[in-house]
Amino acid sequence: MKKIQNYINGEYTNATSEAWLDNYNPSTGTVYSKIPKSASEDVALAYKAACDAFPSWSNTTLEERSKIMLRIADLIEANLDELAKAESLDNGKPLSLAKAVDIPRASSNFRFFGNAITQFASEAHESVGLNTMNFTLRQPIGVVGCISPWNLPLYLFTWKVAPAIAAGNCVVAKPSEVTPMTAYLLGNILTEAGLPKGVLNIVHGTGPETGQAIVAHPKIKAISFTGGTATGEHIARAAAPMFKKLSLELGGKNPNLIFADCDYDKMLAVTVKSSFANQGQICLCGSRIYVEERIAEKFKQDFVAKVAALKVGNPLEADTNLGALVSKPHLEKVLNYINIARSEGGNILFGGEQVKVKDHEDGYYLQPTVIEVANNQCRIQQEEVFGPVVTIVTFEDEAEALQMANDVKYGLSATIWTNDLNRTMRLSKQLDAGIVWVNTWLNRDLRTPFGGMKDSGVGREGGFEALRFFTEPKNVCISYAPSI
Ligand code: TXE
Repeated sequence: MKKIQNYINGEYTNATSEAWLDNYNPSTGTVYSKIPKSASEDVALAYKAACDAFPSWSNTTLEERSKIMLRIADLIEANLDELAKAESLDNGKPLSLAKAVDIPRASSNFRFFGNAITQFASEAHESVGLNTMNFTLRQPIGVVGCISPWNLPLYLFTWKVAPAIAAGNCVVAKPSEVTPMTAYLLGNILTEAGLPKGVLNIVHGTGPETGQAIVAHPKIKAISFTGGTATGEHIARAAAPMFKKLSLELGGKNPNLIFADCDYDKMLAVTVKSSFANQGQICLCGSRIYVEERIAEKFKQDFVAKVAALKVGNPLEADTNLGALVSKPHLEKVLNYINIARSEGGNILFGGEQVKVKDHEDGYYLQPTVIEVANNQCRIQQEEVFGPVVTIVTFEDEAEALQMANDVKYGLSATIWTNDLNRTMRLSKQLDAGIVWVNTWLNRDLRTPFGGMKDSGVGREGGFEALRFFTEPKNVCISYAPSI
């Protein structure tokens, strides 16, 4: 059986303990590879390699760093087919999605930050009349930790490690133990691209063991994490006494506000995607639909008809719209939420049941599920499900829509469908969300800030925000004699 290995100091190695975890193919429900069960001694080895590499890497010219990162981007692109297939098998997502989105974006992450670092500048402040000049050095932090989740495995892993190394840091990184395969395959690409040994070290294992060891390591001074809100809270508690810099991208329960004056057909097509792309396992999915009463009946009918036409099936088949959920425990969690919704009086307009896919009977498949809900306070409206489940609630006017949209603990993203410019501005300013999309969804320019408010996280990634996170600003103040 295939054995995934750690990538430390440019070499593939087993965990020191030689212990292994099972890795499942969610589309068949079978174990298909083994993952090293790394512990604190493996994190210590990765830290040492990173620490040794830091003096040289942080002094490597921007041009050279950029060149290596662009080579990594090219190699990801050149290996698109292999990586996309690996991602699909590991995660359960449709191969078509991995090919169109996940792997191209992983390549773009390296290309974007490889270019961005050459344009990254710092400020200078002349204190006129005081004869002092201030300038800000933006120095790499040293060794940083990156911990990523399973929903967009290589996409989010590279979203963190690319800015970290672009800024001159060395990295100890851990992909999710649920989807470790593409981060493992990246090791070969890093070597081929000529990334110096120790700059990026990839350690596999569970969150509570390997992830915790990264967070607890006293010399790893910054942690960039994407994952569940409860894990983020745990990491924040562990990191706070050591004053670590933290970037936390956590859960969402994003509202999708549909007004009667919107471009209906475009809204309908995009709302199907924003509800069910990647089996609803994207922190940005619009899991709470609020629709204006005037068009609610028509919308429900049209939406359910479109959802009913989606094909749940083998992720490798070209016409599959929804593949498998990522794991058995996750499938059970989502099914449990559907039952909670039922018991709370939710009206299932479509779905709600597991799907048996031919020749893949043990895979973790679930129908896309649409639930009409009367009460904004019930659990299905308030808690992150992170699966192919969307709720519909109607509203009378803008004020009511805004009130319900903001009435959750999360604040990651929001979508507004309207052709009223004044409403667009009013709502954009008042919605509790780090990202607002108007008449679109998941449209990303990598220069823009990305992150959430409230329990959706702390800090922003993307563009220069990420480079600022991964650098320490140091002000230098020089006093000079104005005359000789
Ligand atoms: O994520 P975890 P889980 C949400 C979603 C999902 C829930 C739980 O609602 O159902 O979170 O998912 C590592 N110290 N999101 O349990 O555990 C872990 O190994 C350090 C939203 O799978 O947060 C993995 O690498 N690290 C999210 C990463 O954290 C720890 C995407 C994320 O796993 C750790 C995924 C610890 N103590 C889930 N415990 C999004 N915002 O996109 C775990 N990890």
